[in-house]
Amino acid sequence: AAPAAFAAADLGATSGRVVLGRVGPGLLELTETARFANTPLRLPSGLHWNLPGLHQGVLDGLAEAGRRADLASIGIDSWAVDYALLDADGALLGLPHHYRDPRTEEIAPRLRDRVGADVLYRTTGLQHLPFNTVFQLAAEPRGPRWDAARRLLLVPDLLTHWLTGAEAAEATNASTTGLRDARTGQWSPAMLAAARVDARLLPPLVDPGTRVGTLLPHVAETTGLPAATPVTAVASHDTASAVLAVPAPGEGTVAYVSCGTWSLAGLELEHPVLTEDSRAANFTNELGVDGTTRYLRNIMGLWLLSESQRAWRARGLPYELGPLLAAAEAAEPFAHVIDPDAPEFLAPGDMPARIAAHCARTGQRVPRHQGALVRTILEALAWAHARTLREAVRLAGWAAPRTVHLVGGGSRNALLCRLTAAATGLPVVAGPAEATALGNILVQARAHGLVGDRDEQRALVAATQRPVRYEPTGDPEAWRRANSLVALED
Ligand code: LFR
Repeated sequence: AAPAAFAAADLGATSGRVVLGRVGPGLLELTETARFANTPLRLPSGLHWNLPGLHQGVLDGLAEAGRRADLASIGIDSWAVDYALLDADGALLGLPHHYRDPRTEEIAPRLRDRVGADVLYRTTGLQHLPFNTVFQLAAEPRGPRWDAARRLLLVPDLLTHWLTGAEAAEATNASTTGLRDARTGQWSPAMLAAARVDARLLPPLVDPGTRVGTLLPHVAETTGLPAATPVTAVASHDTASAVLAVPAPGEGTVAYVSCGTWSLAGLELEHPVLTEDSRAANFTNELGVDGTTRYLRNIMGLWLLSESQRAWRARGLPYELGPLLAAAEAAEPFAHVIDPDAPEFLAPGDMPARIAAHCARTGQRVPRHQGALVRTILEALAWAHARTLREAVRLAGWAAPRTVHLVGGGSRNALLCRLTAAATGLPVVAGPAEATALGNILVQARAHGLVGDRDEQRALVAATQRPVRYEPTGDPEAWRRANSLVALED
């Protein structure tokens, strides 16, 4: 088939981008047409996403993509879990909450205990995270706003709706809500009842690759794109897109860390693991393309670093990544040990102070300079990557992987890649950094017959992108020793 052009809008927790992807035989090439900050908004009602602003950024990027190429289709992906409510006229009922808003703190464990952690896990296959959609919905105040709600759309589905008018729930993202039955692949009446949600709020589920609509006349007019431009449901959960673009053709069970605001570390499996051990270890079974399972655990990720940078910047301290990483490189190894997944790190705030308090509380010295603090974060993430992958392999009953694929923005962080190789004792194949946007484009290209199955998609990534390989160095035992020094409160 002749090469074609696709646009991907990919929204991350700190920035959004639109890329133009050109795909053909041996061709997979991205050009960014827009990049915009995603700054959460603190309002009296809590922490929110500025979705109209993000929609504007998407429109600008699509317009630019359309000036450069004839688009065969458009696809949207974003972080998971969060949703908007619409009224009977399709109007937005308030800005969607941010998953870091603390309003679910009490209701999440209460609902889990009431329904039964085992029942929840057997039904949905999901790890317990306080912000799973099911808990956010249980926390929604029942009042006029709730009474007016006629539709619930997850973030990428809402942006797709604003482009096309169509209403659909893309399945990979729906699998993160805690409302989808992992066994039937349908919305779960039992989970909807548990969260007191009327099933009519939810649109029908669609699989990645489904053409959901074409542009509304006013969208065509604002962007200058033809109204007939199709919009495709991609693997709209960003992590599903990122894992699709791991350059691992023919590797069998793929071990990955999708590393950005979060580190999502785990395996791609053909079937979910729903054992009691797996539940107790809080591993999740999210849906991937072709019905695959993303068997993984969320690790707090580079959020710890970006929040530290934000705090330093506010105080007029150095906050640029380059010098901070150089200082971390020079800092003493294993000087401090933190549990990156401690609950106090979830909400926005003064991260350096919280990390210092965490060290003090666990009977350690407090990091005394920025380099020491950054090194502490990166070592904690590398060790969490190693420990999580090891556990995933054990719980899923697989042989140890031969390499770890580290994709996403974090793959540009050479120190983190090296530390991850050292902690796992495995080679780290780092990149592509834009795995999510690539996965988005690949689903569209497959739907248009330009590339074949998953293996072919990954072969195309491997042939066109240039991952960097980090060999393990040092003694992995040193990591075990350092990390057994303090008792982490898991
Ligand atoms: C990563 C991600 C994770 C999800 C978290 C919250 O961007 O999508 O997979 O657990 O954000 O939605």
